[in-house]
Amino acid sequence: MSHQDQHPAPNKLDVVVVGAGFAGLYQLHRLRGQGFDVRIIEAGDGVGGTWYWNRYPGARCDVRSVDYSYSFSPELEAEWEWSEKYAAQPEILRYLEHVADRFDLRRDIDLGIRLTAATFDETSGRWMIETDQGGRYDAQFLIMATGNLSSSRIPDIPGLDDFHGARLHTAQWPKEGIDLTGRRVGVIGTGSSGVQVIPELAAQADHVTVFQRTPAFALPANNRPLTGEEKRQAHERAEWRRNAARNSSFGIDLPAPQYKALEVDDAERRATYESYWDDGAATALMLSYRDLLYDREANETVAEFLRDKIKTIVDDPETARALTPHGFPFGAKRACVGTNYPAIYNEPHVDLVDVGADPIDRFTATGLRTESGTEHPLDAIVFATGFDAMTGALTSVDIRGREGVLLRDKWSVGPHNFLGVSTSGFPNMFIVTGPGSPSVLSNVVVSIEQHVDWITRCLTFLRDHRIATIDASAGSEADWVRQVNEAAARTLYPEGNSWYLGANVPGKPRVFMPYVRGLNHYSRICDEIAERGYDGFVLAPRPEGAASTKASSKKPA
Ligand code: NA7
Repeated sequence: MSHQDQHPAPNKLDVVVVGAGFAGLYQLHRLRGQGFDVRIIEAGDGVGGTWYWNRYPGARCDVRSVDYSYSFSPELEAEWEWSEKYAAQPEILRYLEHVADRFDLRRDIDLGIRLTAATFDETSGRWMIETDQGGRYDAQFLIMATGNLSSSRIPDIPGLDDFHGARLHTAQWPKEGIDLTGRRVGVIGTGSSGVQVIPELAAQADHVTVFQRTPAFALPANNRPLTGEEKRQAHERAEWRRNAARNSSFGIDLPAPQYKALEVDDAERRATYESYWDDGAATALMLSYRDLLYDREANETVAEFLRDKIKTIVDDPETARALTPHGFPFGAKRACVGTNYPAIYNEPHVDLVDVGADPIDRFTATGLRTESGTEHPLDAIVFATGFDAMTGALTSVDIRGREGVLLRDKWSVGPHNFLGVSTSGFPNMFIVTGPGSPSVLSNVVVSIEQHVDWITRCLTFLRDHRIATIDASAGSEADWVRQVNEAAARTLYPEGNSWYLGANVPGKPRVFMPYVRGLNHYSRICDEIAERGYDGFVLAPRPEGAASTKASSKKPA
């Protein structure tokens, strides 16, 4: 083998997009439409991102299917029909596969390739991208469409290697599935994934032991097939609904709350909460009164309503007490939406272990032991323990910006960013729905479309104006971080030990990461910045006589 064979020339492109989920697929489609040479690299063996990986039984979106889908193509909208109110993972994955085929995206996607390093080269103004398969890419722009909940976490519990049983994580569920019939299954974690998977595991397993550290606020999904009339309306009203979603704070067409919770009487409040409970609509419940996310006393009214529900559902008072969330406001940790939860604890073969009171000590060969010395025999353990959210996918690879600075080091004090789409010192790199943007506090598909459209407009502007590099200025970044923090501090969000805050990862800086002032407000800021010629960014022109990149010479097809 020649030296050249060992180091084949990098694939030279205008743009490399990392990730083939909702964000990456749409980004490829948009940039291709503008004549850029783009490739996606994707670690999975298929497209779908979150919906490729999270195949655990019961995995389902908690945003209505007709809203949790792309709006950019009326044709796509017209031809796709959702079967249920909340779509399950296989249906969402089929949808994304359909999108990849329908827009002929697959020919520009490299599957089964994981990004390992990306280095900005100051001289060329380009990114050198390395992968675990040895292939390299050389691109003017790097777009991280890596998702907010993609870097899954298994907590560091002593003795895990001693455990002889099967180990599973909800976000790395085997493609071929796993039959847990007749087995004793342990589940660690009662967030959204735990709440969804526990009843499904209980339907198969001989025994289920749930290890709960913090009880979650959970609503019943009351999922059901969409009626013919609902499907017809979804199509007929699509354009109106999509516009309303784009102009809303959460990316969902919801009525704006008129009153504060404490301004109405108990009966009226209760009726409101009951209607959202019956509808399984956690976000709508959180937004039902103007002050629920701002005033602790107002929030207590909805928190107490949800706590009472547990008492009516769970037979054993001790279990009901252990399942009751306290000490943090409703909404400060993401509310869960499930089916048959917490009713599943009425089944004799489902046990709850309160590891908040009796913490996990270690795994043994045959199960899990808590600090009181109690042994829980298990044949399999399911980690529903979540993610290194919002930053994990970005800090777990070696991304080096100007002067060789590692993003991981820059962000060791918190994810400093400008608009959640860029970070100073990492020119020509964009993050789709990154920390500092509304992202996870919105219907993320709407946020993705907003970011992708903005990035596409920006790259087109740079090409048309012969700009070689764009970088957030240090001043605009500092100002944005201040705004994001101040906005969060006015709400109750920081009062929960949530993944929004990085609180679930030991040692992670505690910074409230999403932008809380709403998608509509945020989009206006982004648009104004673009209209002012990317105010807050430093733009460097291409030196005269420098070779044109493909991006700079091509025009839309
Ligand atoms: P989450 O919401 O982060 O939930 C993880 C759960 O795992 C949560 O109950 C944690 O308890 C628990 N956990 C994590 N580490 C431990 C240890 N060491 N011991 C015991 N329990 C632990 O992740 P999900 O996958 O459920 O959902 C993530 C998002 O995906 C969700 O919000 C939706 O947006 C979709 P804790 O609360 O930290 O005490």
